[in-house]
Amino acid sequence: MQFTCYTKSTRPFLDQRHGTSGLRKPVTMFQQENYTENFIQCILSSLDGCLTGTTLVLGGDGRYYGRKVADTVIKMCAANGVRRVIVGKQAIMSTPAVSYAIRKYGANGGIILTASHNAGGPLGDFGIKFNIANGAPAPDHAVDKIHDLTKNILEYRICPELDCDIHIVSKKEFMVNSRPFEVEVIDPVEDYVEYMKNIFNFKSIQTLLQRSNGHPPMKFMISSMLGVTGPYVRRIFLEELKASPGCAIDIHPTEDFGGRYPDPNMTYAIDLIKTMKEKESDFGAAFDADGDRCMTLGHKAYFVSPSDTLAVITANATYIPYFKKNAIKGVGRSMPTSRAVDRVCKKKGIDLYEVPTGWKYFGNLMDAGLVSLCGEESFGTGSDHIREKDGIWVALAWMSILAARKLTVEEVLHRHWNTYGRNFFTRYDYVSCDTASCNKMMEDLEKMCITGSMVDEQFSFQHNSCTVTFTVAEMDVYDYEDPTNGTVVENQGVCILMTDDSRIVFRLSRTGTSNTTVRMYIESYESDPSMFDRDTQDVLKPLVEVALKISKLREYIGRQEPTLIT
Ligand code: VG1
Ligand code: CO
Repeated sequence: MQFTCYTKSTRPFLDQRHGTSGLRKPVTMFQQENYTENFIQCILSSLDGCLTGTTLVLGGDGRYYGRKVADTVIKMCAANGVRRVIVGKQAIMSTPAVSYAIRKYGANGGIILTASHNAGGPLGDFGIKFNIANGAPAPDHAVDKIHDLTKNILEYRICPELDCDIHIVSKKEFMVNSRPFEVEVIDPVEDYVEYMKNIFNFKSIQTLLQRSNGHPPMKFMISSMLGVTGPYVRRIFLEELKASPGCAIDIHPTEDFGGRYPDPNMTYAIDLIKTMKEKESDFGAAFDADGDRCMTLGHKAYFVSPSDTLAVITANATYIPYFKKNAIKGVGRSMPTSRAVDRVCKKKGIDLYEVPTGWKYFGNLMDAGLVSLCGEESFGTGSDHIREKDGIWVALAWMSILAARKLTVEEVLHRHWNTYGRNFFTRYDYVSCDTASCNKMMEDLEKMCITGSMVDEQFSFQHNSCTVTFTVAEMDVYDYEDPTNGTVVENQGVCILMTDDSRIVFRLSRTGTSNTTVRMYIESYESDPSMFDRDTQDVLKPLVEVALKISKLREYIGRQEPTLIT
């Protein structure tokens, strides 16, 4: 059947700029006439204007409005001359699986319908992520190009009559303006699972989950938080690794994530934490909506800092078959991520790269063979097996280490700290604050960096009946130069370094959809083993006070307490 394309006129929306990862807005914004179409057209137009012969991958986290937009994407790809769209059944495919599919099928890029950890549902957020041909999130130059196009768009192309059923795995051929156009609906899990089997030793993980010879199986509990990883968890952990169905909760992708934030942390993953405590589980994992983040927990929901996860995986990489075959070339971490991994790299002679927040900065480094393992403090960790952070991969990496070393999560961490010392780390989020006040606070912090007015300044507090004193050693605005191409990104946060190597970082979030969110990152180092089990919040309390004093955050934004502590 022949389909006709139409060119429709539109007017630009001036707010269509990618944030840290993709464009995120309330669903109601995306529902405005032409809003979604404009952005999709600009993504397609950014692909050098020549789409003939191109293949695009389409996935999503199953959130509200995703099916509708998937349909629009297909209709617009057809009208724009794309040759083939590979789409996950029901428009479901996790962010890491899309990254893998782009690479496996040699696609020219991928579109992921997700606002990741943001809330879903009709009153929640929707989002569109765009990944380029290497499978990585669009880098700044691609994002800028799309943004420029959104400011000038006057028309878009669509093939409105082309209805394509994406509910079953199938291959469909259409003729559009006398050109062939194909939609291949794939099982979103299949390829990814096969790949994971190559990366990890499933047999050894299975042994961990079903130990015999007097060893009880490791009790674990996984939550997909009603996001996209449900089908992946079912297939990998329940079918392949033969864990009992009771080990997985919230594995049915739901459009509004049950009204909760699909954000794996100690506040929002409460069901997992509660169940792990009740069942005295030894290992736990929770994933965000689009499956690129993983929170890892030990016995009875013992919290593992994601910064430690990166350090532990780096130190234990040889227990993972993938790294046995491909030795670690280097490690990357986002700037606010704790420097626990730096200590591992230093000891092992591995190069360490620091990049701004956002996975897009790791892609180039991986392509250039500079890094093979990367992580962010926000629960994202991954390797060069793809070009995205990968939640399921993190859970399997941890399980591989536990299986090989025959230790518990807590034992692995303690042995790690005994070797390298412990970096205590916390993040305070002040969500949806007045934008002008946040900007003013950041401007003042930046001024302090330029003038150096805070250097040598001392702050003393009484803490647990001792006096603790901090002295400011350095204060800098973080700018980054990509070592592969010299591209510079400025103003990526303010770092305050103390003479004892403690560190405070301030930056503004770029994934929120209302007002402004301030993130305050606090880190200190401890080498005395008798102190390793202290409570993180108690350890970092004085440093938090220093951060609040220097920034005058309470005065500027009028919040006495953070919205969320991680
Ligand atoms: C946050 C995290 C960042 C992460 C980004 C996307 O960004 O801090 O580390 O890469 O979300 O994650 P921001 O600008 O709000 O701090 V995902 O899983 O939402 O794609
Ligand atoms: Co995510």
